[in-house]
Amino acid sequence: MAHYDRLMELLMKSENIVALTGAGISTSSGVPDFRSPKGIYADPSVDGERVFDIKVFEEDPTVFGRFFAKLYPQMRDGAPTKGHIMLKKLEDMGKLKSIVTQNIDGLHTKAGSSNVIEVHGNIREYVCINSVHHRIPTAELNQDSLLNGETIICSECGGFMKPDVVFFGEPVHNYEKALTQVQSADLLLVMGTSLTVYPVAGLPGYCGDNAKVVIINDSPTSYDHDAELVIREDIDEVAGKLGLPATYS
Ligand code: CNA
Repeated sequence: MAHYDRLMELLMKSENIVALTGAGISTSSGVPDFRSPKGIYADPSVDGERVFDIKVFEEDPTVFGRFFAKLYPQMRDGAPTKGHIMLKKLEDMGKLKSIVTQNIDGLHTKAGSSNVIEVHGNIREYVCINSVHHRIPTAELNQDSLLNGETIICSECGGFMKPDVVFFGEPVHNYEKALTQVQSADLLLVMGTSLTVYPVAGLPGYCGDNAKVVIINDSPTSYDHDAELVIREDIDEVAGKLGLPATYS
């Protein structure tokens, strides 16, 4: 259990923790990740690269619509996991300053975390491919249409609409803000990401000289060799075993 003691020691010593999270922090809520054995890429009926390709979407939005019909209710109805709650507690303790997340499911916000930088966007709104100003809250759309994989048409210009998430071929959101947070951190807590999708995968490399990087992920990541501590375990188990000061409820 030495690594739990070390993790707790690092958390307690640090005053400017930034979390960098990925799909693995949400899997226990029922939302699959990309690259685990049970992830989206393992489903032979899904061409993971194509469904999130902006060019494919522009040519045939039904490819994404059919795929998202299954993922959408999992994300919409998912509850925050122990991992999300652990980060909210660290924020309440004044230790965690922000979360940079690749996730689009909105679960950090559902958990109550306040400074969440969603670099790949989120599913809370749909946006038109013709104009970023043509947008509508996802909750206001016909839910049956979404669950049936129907294409959402913009009421302002007739263009195709998609959730406000970053597809392959599109620029990430708020990258500069995310980079500034990472550079200012004294501890970067990387959780549930394979660190394969750039530019986010490169962020740990921008930590300051005295900053520590901790990785909690159940399989190897591209930054393990340079991290101060690697805990290759289930995030919920780590969050559960860790516990946090008893003054927290
Ligand atoms: P990924 O490449 O699928 O990596 C996830 C990592 O988490 C893998 O290394 C897994 O081994 C690990 N993992 C899975 N479950 C657990 C667990 N319970 N405990 C510990 N480790 C676990 O996903 P990344 O986030 O690295 O890739 C970035 C993509 C995934 C972004 O573009 C996201 O938008 C996209 N994505 C997001 C969601 C979501 O919002 N929940 C779901 C699926 C994909």
